[in-house]
Order: sequence, then structure tokens, then C-alpha cells
Amino acid sequence: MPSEKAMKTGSACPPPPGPGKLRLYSMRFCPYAERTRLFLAAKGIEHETINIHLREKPEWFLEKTPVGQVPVLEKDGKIVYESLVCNEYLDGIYPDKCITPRDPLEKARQSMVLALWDAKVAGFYNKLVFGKEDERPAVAKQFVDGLQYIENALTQPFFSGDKAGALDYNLWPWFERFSMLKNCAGVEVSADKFPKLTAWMERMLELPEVKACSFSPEVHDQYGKTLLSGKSDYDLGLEE
Ligand SMILES: N[C@@H](CCC(=O)N[C@@H](CS)C(=O)NCC(=O)O)C(=O)O
Repeated sequence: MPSEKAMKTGSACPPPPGPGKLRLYSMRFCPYAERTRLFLAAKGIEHETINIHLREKPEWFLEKTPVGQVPVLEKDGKIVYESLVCNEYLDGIYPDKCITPRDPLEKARQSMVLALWDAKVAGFYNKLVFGKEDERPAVAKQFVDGLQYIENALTQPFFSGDKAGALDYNLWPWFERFSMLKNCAGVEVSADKFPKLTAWMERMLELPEVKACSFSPEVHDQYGKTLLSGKSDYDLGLEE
């Protein structure tokens, strides 16, 4: 099994995965890569993971993907990148326990909620964590207003219906990191303002696939501090 430590510039390119074998290029704290890790865990797909040092990317990684971002999947000499594309690809090549909705209207609905997330929430989320301190009160209001759209879109018990599905897994990684909002910007997602979302978060935390892929709020906070200092510790918590 490859080491979990992030591979850097100058490292030797690992030999390609054997025939039929799947490899994920990831970074342990990346929310986009977590989307794909959640799909892999929920579907029970055997795979190996190679973590990438995103500040000192290996040359061979940049040869695999022009975008230079994780997640990336590799199987039988073929490369797929972009988290949402990776997840649909996984359902395409491993059709058992298909997570992506088959119904075109439901698939469209889920994509529209993700588009709402991108348009109304994600940017403010990033600004709260990484942005200027004096702008935070205004941004916090925009974030909370935007999150209301997501609360309204939640068809209980899960975004995807009776069971967690694509939309739940594709949104979850940011909710898992909400403690960073509280600590960096004092913004709390409370049950009285967001009763459906807070109940959904409790339900998500009980799922085995979420337990398998998540880090605790304390670890996210520790990683967040290294990220904000400009020196992300991709190997945080791993043995020397
Ligand atoms: N749109 C991409 C975003 C992926 C992304 O931003 N990944 C970050 C890590 S969280 C990354 O690889 N950053 C390295 C870089 O941009 O150079 C996706 O959905 O996969």
C-alpha cells in the first residue's frame, strides 16, 4: 500500500496501477477530493490512493492533468479529473450501487442545487475563512442568506431523498468543515435558523462512508491554521 504522505516535486512517478485497478490522486484535506472519496466508500470500490503535495506538485502529476488539481482518477491508462466528473465516471464504470440519479429531472434538480451552492454560498464561505477581517460581517450576512437557499432545497431526510446520494456527498465536505467558519469568523450554523440542515448534518455524521472519509473538527481547525499560514501541512497527523 502506498504511503499516505504527500508526494512532491522530484519524486519518482509511481508505476501505473495494474490492469483493471483504480487509483485516486488526492490530498487528505481537499473537500473536492473528499467528494470522490465518499463515492468510492459508499460504493465499496477497491482502489489505491496517492496523495499529492499541492504546493510542490510532482512533475509526473502535472503530466497527467493539465489542471493540476485533485481529485484525479487513473484506470487502465485513462485519466479523469474534476470531482463531479470523477463521480459520474465511477458510476459509469462501476454501475453497482449507482449513486448518480438516473432520472433526468432529478439529475437536473441535483445539479441546480449544486449550482446554487456555487453561486450563493461557496464564494462567501471561502471569503469568511480566507478573506479580510474587516469584510467579514458583510460577508457573513451574504453567506447566511445564501445558505437559506440550500436549507430550502433540502428534501428531508437527505438531499437525494430517503437515502444519501450524489447531492449529499457532493455538498457534505464543506459542512464537515463548518467549525472553521465558527473559529475564523464567528459564524455559527444554528438549529433555530437552519433546522433542516443541522438535522441533516447529524444524519450524515452517522453514515459509515462519512465516518470513513471525515476528519474531526479539531483536525480541520489544525489543518486550517497551516493553510492560512501559507504552509499547508498535507501530512498533518501522519507518523514521521
Ligand atoms: N473544480 C475542481 C476543484 C478541485 C480543487 O480546487 N482542488 C484543490 C485542492 S482542494 C487543488 O487541487 N488545488 C491545487 C491547485 O489549484 O493548484 C474539482 O471539482 O475537482
